[in-house]
Order: sequence, then structure tokens, then C-alpha cells
Amino acid sequence: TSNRLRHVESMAIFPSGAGKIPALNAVILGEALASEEDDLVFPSDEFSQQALVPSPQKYLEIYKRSVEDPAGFWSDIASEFYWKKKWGDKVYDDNFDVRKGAIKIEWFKGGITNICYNCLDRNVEAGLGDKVAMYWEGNELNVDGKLTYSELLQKVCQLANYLKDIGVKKGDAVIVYLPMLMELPMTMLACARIGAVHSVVFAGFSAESLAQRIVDCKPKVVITCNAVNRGSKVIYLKDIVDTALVESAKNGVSVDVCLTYENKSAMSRENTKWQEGRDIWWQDVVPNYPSTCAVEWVDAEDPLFLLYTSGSTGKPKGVLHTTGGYMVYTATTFKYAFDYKSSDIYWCTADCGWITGHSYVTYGPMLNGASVLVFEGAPNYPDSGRCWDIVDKYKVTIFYTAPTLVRSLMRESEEYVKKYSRKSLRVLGSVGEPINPSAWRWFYNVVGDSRCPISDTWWQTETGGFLITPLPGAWPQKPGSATFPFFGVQPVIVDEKGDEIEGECSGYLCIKGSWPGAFRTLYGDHERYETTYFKPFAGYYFSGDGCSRDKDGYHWLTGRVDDVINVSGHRIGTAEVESALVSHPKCAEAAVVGVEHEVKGQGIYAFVTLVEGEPYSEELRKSLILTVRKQIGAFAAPDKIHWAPGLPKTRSGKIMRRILRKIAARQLDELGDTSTLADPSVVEQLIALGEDS
Ligand code: 6R9
Repeated sequence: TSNRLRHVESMAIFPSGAGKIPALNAVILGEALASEEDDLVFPSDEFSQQALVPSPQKYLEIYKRSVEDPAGFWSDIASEFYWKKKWGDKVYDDNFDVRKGAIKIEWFKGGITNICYNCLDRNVEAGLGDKVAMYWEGNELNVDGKLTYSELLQKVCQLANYLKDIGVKKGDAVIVYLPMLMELPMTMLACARIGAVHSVVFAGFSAESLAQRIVDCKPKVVITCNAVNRGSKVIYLKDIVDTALVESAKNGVSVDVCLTYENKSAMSRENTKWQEGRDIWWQDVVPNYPSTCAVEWVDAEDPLFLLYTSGSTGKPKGVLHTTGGYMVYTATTFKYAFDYKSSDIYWCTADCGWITGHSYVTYGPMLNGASVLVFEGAPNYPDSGRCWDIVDKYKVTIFYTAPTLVRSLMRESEEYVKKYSRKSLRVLGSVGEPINPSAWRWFYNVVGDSRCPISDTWWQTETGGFLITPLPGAWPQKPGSATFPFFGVQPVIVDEKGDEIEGECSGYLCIKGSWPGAFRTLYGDHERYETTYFKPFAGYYFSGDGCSRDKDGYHWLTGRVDDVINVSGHRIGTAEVESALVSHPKCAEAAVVGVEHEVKGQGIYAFVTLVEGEPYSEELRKSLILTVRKQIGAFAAPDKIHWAPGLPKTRSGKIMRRILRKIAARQLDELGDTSTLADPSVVEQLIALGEDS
């Protein structure tokens, strides 16, 4: 309790005038917090005292400067990195308002740097050459590896030299379809070193999804491996790539080189299908190249990577990030949100196929010279204690994961956790979807032994790095709240009309003004970038998320408000699933909604209308699901198919998803007004049929 008092008192000493920054007003008043103290979880004195940001005052002081003088704030931080040439007169230049012209975001323009150099060479030169950059834990117990910063630099240089040799140049796209081997971050860094633009495709995506991305960005080379072990399964990645390359060639994009890593523990090269001339074994070429490679110096605004993500239409969006701002932003957010210390062993369970793996497996941590653990396997293999076994084995201090994993482990016996010491842990993290308070408490109490603050980081592929996140030593936490904005970030909550709402409220979450890590465009489609993100609420970046702010100023994310669903932290556009379903010859129409799911957060619930005369059958249900797995990937397979003789539509033909969501959730007394439907009897039919019927 002394600890609790210390915090409440420290908040009370803020001059009330310091709360000019919206959303911070309530928090600075000690009384406001004290009244809800049952919901507050305080960092220990011991933790706060050693923390980079030890108190709310300190946070507020830094935050104030960051929003009052963004140029000064971010250029001070940027100066800690290596720049071949410093940026021009303007630290940043942006237009966030469509009414004033094209949307533009630039940070450190004219500055010349290289993010790979800053991740590796700079750390080696600072004396971290022998420090472990990556620990690698294989799928099977006792299969592991590691690389120091010097070793990683050498391997990155060899690959970079190879890529240059086959003609990959600055600005060229490289598609990477690899599992969580050390070669994945290595490949990203090698591309960055030569100024090539990597586009990592999550290795759970199907051949068709991969082909779609290849056709969109036309890479010089695709980098993959023959197969990978995941849990008790073997996944044959090279076969998927082969199919994708045939498919993309049909669409006019042929790829000359498929560099394939031989992942011996999963599959030997003898068994791998091979296309002479196109396919090259990594191990046959890369090690023969020199282990030093001159850096390609790039402008801060030159592209670093493309990452495809789901939106509310069927076509994935190529989110484009550039170099300088992204570098400064991921490094800084990593450092503060996890209270990073050089002695930390950091483990993020995300795959590099998603943004979390870009910003917080590869770039953010390595820019800080951290030791990063990369895990190839599945968290419940060979049993549900695997994560804690790994934590003990490597003495992991920062463990960053997703609510879906927490919930799935929470269902198993606590013995799987208690069996391991976990005493090395000091900070926990959560990302991907809102973490429900009960999962938060289990994570906090059981995994962290009520000792480790949880950084519930809210952000997106588009934002590059954390926008709303606790700073673990500073804030008392409320289970399930992402708390407060990171430095330089100005979140606002707007109503339907786009007017900012103050105080306790809920609405649409937008951001005012740019931050260095923001995406700069959608590849090849700046218009869609403006339409999707900047037009809904003119003057702001619109996140697509709903959010409420409580009386203490804490932010509570409430999920997507667009047609995107979040399944196990994976973003899936309902339109993508629908278009996969209707490609099935027996499907006439489909409408997909999200429905609450105990482990995955949201499950996929599909209403399907079959072509005239086609009878429902179990076989057909399976075949529809298989179609989605083949077109998108297993993670997008519908959990439920609800046969629908008709779909509820307005007279103008628009599907009323609101009603479908209620039917899926079995909230039949909340259907609302159905009188505007073209045929209200459709609803009765749907209810009568029920799911899977
Ligand atoms: C980083 C990442 C972004 C969407 C985002 C939101 C949800 C992510 C969250 C969260 C509540 C958190 N989301 N983190 N919701 N609390 N801590 O996940 O990127 O795959 O682009 O997804 O995920 O709905 O809009 P991405």
C-alpha cells in the first residue's frame, strides 16, 4: 500500500494547468485515480525506481515536450543513430488534411542513413560484437542456435553480396516466404543493407495469396526454404512457392530466382522438387560470398519494406514504410515500452510475417543492441509448458505475446506454468487485439507472479510502432486498458461527424499529426491510402478502431469498426473471405461476420447462399472451408457456416451485417429494426435454420 500511496500522491502534485493536453486531464488528478483504485495495478517501487520513466510526472514532462516540439524531440533522438549525412532544414513535413491537398508524411528527409548499418555495424563498433544478437530455439526440444552481432553482420553481408550479384538493386522488391529461422531477420537486414525493399509474406498464407503479392510487387527474387516443422506437422513451403510462381507467371509476373534455404531438420534437399535454372540452394551460394559488404546509403524517405495487410475490400493493401522515421520510431518505442536494459533477453512470439515481427523482433530490438530470441515452433508443442521452458532456458526477461496465446494457455492446467521458475521475467507485453481483463489478470498473476508490469501495446501495421502503450514503470495499470499515448502521439476520439470529443467518452479512434513511424502510402495506390485513412474524418488519421476513454484518461480499445475481423490477432477482411467463398462453384453468395470466440478473440462466421437447387451437405461445408484455406490460408478458415436461403438486404441491395452479427451471436432480441429490409422474412428463415444446419 505504501507503493500505491506513493503513486497517488505523486499524481496529486501535478499543477492542474499541466493538463492542457487532451486525454491527460483526468489522469493528473490523484483523486480521480484513487477513486478507482480497486482497478489499478501498480508497478512495484523496485521496478519504478530502476525504470527509464519512473513516474507519471516524468512521463508527462517528456510527453509535453514531444507534442509541443516534435521536431526538437525527435531530432534529439534521431541524432543517437548513425547518419551519413544529416537531414535538411525540416525535421518533418506533413499534410494530414485531405482538404489542403495530397496527404504527405516525411521525416528526416535529406538525411542519409541505412537501418541495417544502425542495427549491426553500429553495435559492433560500439563493442557489442560478441553479444548475442539472436538466440534461436527450434521446434524440437534441444535444437537451437545463436549468432553474435559480429556473426550476424557477416552472414547478412554474405547474403547482401549474393543478392547484389544476381542483380538486386536499390528499390527492387524481394519477396520473403520463410518461417521463424534466423535466416528470416537476416534476410530482412540483408535487403535493407542494399536498399532493396523486402516484402515478407507470412508463411501461413496460401499459394494464391502469395501469388497475389508477387504479382503486385514484382520481385526480382523470392526467398524461401524447403520445409519447416511446426508442432507435430511438417509444412512444405517450397511446394507452396512453386504453385505461387506458376500462378503469378500466368498473371504476367515471372520471377527469375527462387533462393531456397535447405532446412535439413524438416526435409532433405533430395526430396525437394526443383526447377533447374530458377531454384538455387542458399547453402550452395551464400556462404561463398565475402563477409563484408559496403552499405547502400539511402535517404530517410527511401522505402524500407512493404507489408500486405487486410482491409475492408478484397484486395490486400501494400503498406509502405520508409527508412529514417521508422528506424527512430521502432527503436524508441521498443526502448521505453519495455523499459529495455542492455542485460535483457527479449522474446517476442510474433512471426516476422506480421508487422510485430518487423518492428519488434527485428528492427526495434536490434537497433537497441538487444539479444532477441527467435522461436521456430508452436507454443503448445510438445506441451503447453513450452513457453515457460524456453523462458527458463534462456532466462528471458521481456516476454511479448498476443492475448490469443494467453487465453489458450489459460485453459490448460496452471501446472504447466508453475512447473517452471520464470523468475527471470520482468516485463510482459501484449499485442494484436484487446486483452480481456481476465486474460490480463491470469497473465499478470500466474505467468508474471504479480511482479511484472504488462505493456498492452496498441498499434497497427500502418503505424509502424506503438501508439498507445503503458510505460511499465510509470503508470498504474488497469487490466485491459492500453493506457496512454506514446511520446509524440496525439490520439483523439471523434464522433460520427468527425468532431473531437473530450473527457469520458467513446467513439472512433483517430490520430492528429504525424509520428515518425507512420506508413507513407499504400504501394501503387496513394488514392486508396487517402480514401481509407484520411477521408473518413478529415484532418485526422483514422485507425479503423473504436475506443473509449474513461474518466481518468485511460484508453480502452474496443475493436475494429470496419469490415475487418481480428482472429487470433490476425487481421482478416470479411470481403477477402467472402470472395474466396463465392469463388466456389456451388456458392451463390456469402456474407462473413466476426463472432466472439473464447480463444481466438473473434471467430469467422459465414452465411452462405448456395446456387439454386444445391442441397446443403457436410461435404459441401468442408469443401467451402477448404476453398478459403487454399485461397487465403488456414488461419482464415471459417469456424461456422450458416446456410442461408437468402441474406438480409436493404432495398438498395446492401447486406445488413448488423443483423447478421446479431444472428451469429444469438442475440436474437437485439436484431433492431428489420422493417427496412427488402424481405424481412429472410431473418426468420435464418434464425430457424441456425448454424451449421
Ligand atoms: C500490431 C498489430 C491492427 C489491429 C488494430 C486493432 C488490433 C492491435 C491491440 C489491438 C487492442 C491492442 N490491435 N493491438 N487492439 N489492443 N493492444 O496487431 O497490427 O495486424 O495491423 O492489426 O489490431 O484492432 O487496428 P495489425
